[in-house]
Amino acid sequence: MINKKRLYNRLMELGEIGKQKAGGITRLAFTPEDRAAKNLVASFMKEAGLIVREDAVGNIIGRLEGRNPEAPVILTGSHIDSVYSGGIFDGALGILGGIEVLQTMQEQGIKSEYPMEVIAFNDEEGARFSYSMLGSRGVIGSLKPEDLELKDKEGISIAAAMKAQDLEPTLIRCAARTKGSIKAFVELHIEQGKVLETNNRSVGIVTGIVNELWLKCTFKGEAGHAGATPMTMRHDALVAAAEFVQIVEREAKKTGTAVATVGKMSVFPGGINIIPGSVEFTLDLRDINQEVSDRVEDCIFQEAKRICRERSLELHTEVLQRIPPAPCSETFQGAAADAFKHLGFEPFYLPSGAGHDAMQLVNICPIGMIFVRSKDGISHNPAEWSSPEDCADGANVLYHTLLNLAGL
Ligand code: HGY
Ligand code: MN
Ligand code: MN
Repeated sequence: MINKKRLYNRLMELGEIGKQKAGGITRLAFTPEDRAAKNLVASFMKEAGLIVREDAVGNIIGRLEGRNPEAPVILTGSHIDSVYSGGIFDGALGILGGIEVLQTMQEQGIKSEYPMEVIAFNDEEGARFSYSMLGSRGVIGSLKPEDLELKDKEGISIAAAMKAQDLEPTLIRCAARTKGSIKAFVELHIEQGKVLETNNRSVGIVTGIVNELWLKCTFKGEAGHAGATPMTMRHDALVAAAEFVQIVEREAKKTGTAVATVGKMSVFPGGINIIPGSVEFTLDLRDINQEVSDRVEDCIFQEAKRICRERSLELHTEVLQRIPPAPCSETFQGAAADAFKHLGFEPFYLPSGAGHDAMQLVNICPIGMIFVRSKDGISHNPAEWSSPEDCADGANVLYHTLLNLAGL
């Protein structure tokens, strides 16, 4: 069994980095808080007796050699960054649970045929640059130099932010792993929803991860005088956006499974006595079934065309990312189910509504995810919380799942 106290103490210690006065943590990619968190995680990896390195895109990796150093790696881990005012378990549990598993293997004198690695992925959330899973895209080799030109709200590019952490943007390809070099990637993560709690379960086996479509949209109308312009002569971009947001909610709700969120919106020029000339906003659309997501997307943008016709406006749309759904492998699900039974848990299966680095890794290796119960299903919120017992259940399931995958 893993060391429950050590795991939870490390979670609490890591959770201090990036703490905000108003509550929660903000630990954005390539910031001093991000670097401090990476240094702490590297120290835990060293305590666990792992060989520690930072790759070319800023992921921190701890490695436990196996009997055959040429064998493909069994990889676990999650992301080190957070959203603005986020919780301390999102990402952290997967990294620290992975370190705990490898440290326990060391302490039990268990040696696998396969090298085992735990990774702290860089910038999964995409909170700073609105482009997510930077570290895991680097590991699968899909990161392109032009991606690094994306800028944050201060106008700092990803490339410049990398350089500030002594990372060389032109070397990102060095982080890429080849297909076949990883036997499986298994991520321990909080559920961030209420399914486990509603079913009175501490842990669950993830069957697959929803798709993730992120768009930046701009309604372009005409700024005008709020007093002198009759209501019938306006091209008000904010009213158009408001009508569109209602349609987004209506069409997602209709499916019963899709979820859609307009999370950011800016109004220009943004004066109390100026009719909004343009409105820029983001759309996050997801479903476990790609066809359903595509249908919602088609429908809402048909409606957007009608809005533009009726109000003489334009709509410009930029795709920030379009990631397909990711299935968890049958081999993983079987190994996890055996781990559940070994621990006296009845296997419980659920999909992931949240996106994860595993969605990238699925392009080069089989993936799996193990969920831990989130109190009240809350996440991306300072109130995000999982109990020491549930975190230990998750890490123990991860431990036995990885041993099963390693044939031990
Ligand atoms: O957006 C997500 O689903 C994840 O938390 N990055
Ligand atoms: Mn998150
Ligand atoms: Mn996460």
